[in-house]
Amino acid sequence: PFLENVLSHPAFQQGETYTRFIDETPELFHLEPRRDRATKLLQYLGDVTVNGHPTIKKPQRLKPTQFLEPRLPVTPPGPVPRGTAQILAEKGPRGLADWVLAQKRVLLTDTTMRDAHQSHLATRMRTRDILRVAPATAHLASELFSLESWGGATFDTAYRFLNEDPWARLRALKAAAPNLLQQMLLRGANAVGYTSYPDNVVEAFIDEAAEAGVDVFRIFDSLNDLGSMEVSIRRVLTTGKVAEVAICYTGDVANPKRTRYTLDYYADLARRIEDSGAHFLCIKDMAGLLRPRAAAMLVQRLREVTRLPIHLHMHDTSGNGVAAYLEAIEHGVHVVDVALGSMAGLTSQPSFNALVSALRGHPRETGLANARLQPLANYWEDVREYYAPFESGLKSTTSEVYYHEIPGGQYSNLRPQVAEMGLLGRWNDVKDAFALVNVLVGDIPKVTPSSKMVGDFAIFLLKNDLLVRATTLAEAAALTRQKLIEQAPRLDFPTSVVGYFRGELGQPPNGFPEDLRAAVLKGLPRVEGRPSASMPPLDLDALQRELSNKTGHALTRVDAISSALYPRVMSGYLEDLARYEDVSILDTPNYFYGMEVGQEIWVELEPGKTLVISLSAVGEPDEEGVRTVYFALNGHNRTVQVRDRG
Ligand code: BTN
Ligand code: 3PY
Ligand code: ZN
Repeated sequence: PFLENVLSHPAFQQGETYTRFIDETPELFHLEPRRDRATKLLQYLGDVTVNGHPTIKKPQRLKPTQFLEPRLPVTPPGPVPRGTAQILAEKGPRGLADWVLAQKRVLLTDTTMRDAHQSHLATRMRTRDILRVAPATAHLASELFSLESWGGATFDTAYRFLNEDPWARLRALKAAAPNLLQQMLLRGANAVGYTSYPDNVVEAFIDEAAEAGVDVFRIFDSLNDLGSMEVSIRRVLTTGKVAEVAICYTGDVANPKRTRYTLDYYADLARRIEDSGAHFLCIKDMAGLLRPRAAAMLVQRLREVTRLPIHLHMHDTSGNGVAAYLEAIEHGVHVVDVALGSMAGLTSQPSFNALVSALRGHPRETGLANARLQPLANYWEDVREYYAPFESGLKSTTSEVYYHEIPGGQYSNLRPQVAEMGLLGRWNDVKDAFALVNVLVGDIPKVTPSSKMVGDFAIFLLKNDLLVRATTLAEAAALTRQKLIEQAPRLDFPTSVVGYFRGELGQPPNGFPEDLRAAVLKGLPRVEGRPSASMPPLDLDALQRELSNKTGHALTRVDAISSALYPRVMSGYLEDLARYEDVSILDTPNYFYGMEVGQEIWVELEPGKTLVISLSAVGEPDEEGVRTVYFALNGHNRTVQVRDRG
């Protein structure tokens, strides 16, 4: 209900800025008085038992008792083996890069804890499920280059959908796997958000992330605008952590007809990235467009123009991921991104286990063994069952991705978004529209947030019947552009599209199509140059004080930073926290699906303090629609009142 209040609040709908939103909506911050922790937990369990989790529709709801206990790998005895985190600590970031350059084997990053669940499960993996397997991962996969475990969409979804603090996840994971580099995905001036922020917010975010446990910052800009990444790069350099700067890959360097994104384009970017002070260069292929032959060409060329270690990130939507990796490995790529088998493939990363097998006996074999990785994959296979309602529904690989270029992390969101609007019957049209919009807006790299704009624009074209068909994509785009320009005066373009044309995401590599830009903007002012340059610094200390006053709790600097990034999401999180306290201690089946009558669960509130909770009965709704839910808490009967919203 709080989220609904916020979402329907006129200030929210008009996209008010953060501070005004807080000042003018004090009603959202009248938190319930503190009640004891166990009662609040029962309230949560009662709510979710009666009404389900707010993000899961009724037909998708599962039974909390239907799951097998996940096969938790045995953590080998003895101390945690040395890993790359020790190398960074001893040699510093440049020394780490030199160490990587000197390895003959190809190194691997495991993305299971970040991109894999972002791409398969709408980013819903809970901290509890990640942490349970972290000690075993630290032992069984100690030869990894890094764990990609934070950033991207995991940050806002933790607050927004999971009642979790992402900072707590990071700290706990760092402690549980202290030998492995923790890697995050940072969207440059967009931090972990979908828009540009003031420089001081991005800088404070980086400082706190480094402090809380991020070792490798993979920095990208959705339009490959290095100018927009420079503030982030410089700041990461001051933390002593690793600055890995990404080129977002689009187009096809192996196709001579595609003249915009050529080997020369990428080589020039790579040189400038090296000059910016980066420690590593990343090829970020967010849609999985890098075909095997192109991978060979690109890696070879980049190794000629830069001394930096090269880290390749791909999605396996086409099914060609391992083939592309093998080509890249033959041509000297230093690190590649994989996900454990049960979380790999399709819109996620190529399979860790498959790649390890493919390289058995190869001069650059990985040093990791499938006998040790399989228990990790088994664990994720079991845990994945909890998240079935969030599966993307894509059943097979599709080489159509080379045509529509939808990024893996977006594909799994776009389909449900389209289904939600009742447009799933037109899914093919959505893909066509996505490809066409890319041409319309100037053929750009499509990755958060530029990909969201293209998706919004594509859906807008369909809903308003503006998509014109023709025999070629170029012709269809030209006709659609003409129609759009004619009809623009009566059209209400999506906010993200207007923002893009205003210049809020920065400057696209090939400039804006100025005729369409003028038609969309209808005289709105344009942002010239780097979007954050025109933003005054945000007073984070004042924000921290203000939030603490409003909630009556001593909030921290990281809370203030999160609030600066996502004012409304953060206030929803804090409101829920006041109502339920920390529900991240619940097992995932109970967190999402509540309890069944007769079920007994054990919940550890803190070390040594365990609650035994059983659900005795759920009463019928009274005239107000309120049900009484009957529990036993450590043997004593307790009831909570829950409004049935069904
Ligand atoms: C082989 O050794 O058989 C294949 C050549 C691989 C060379 C690797 S690539 C990573 C590392 N960095 C270098 O510059 N050389 C090695
Ligand atoms: C993100 O920004 O979250 C991405 O995964 C982009 O690929
Ligand atoms: Zn990705």
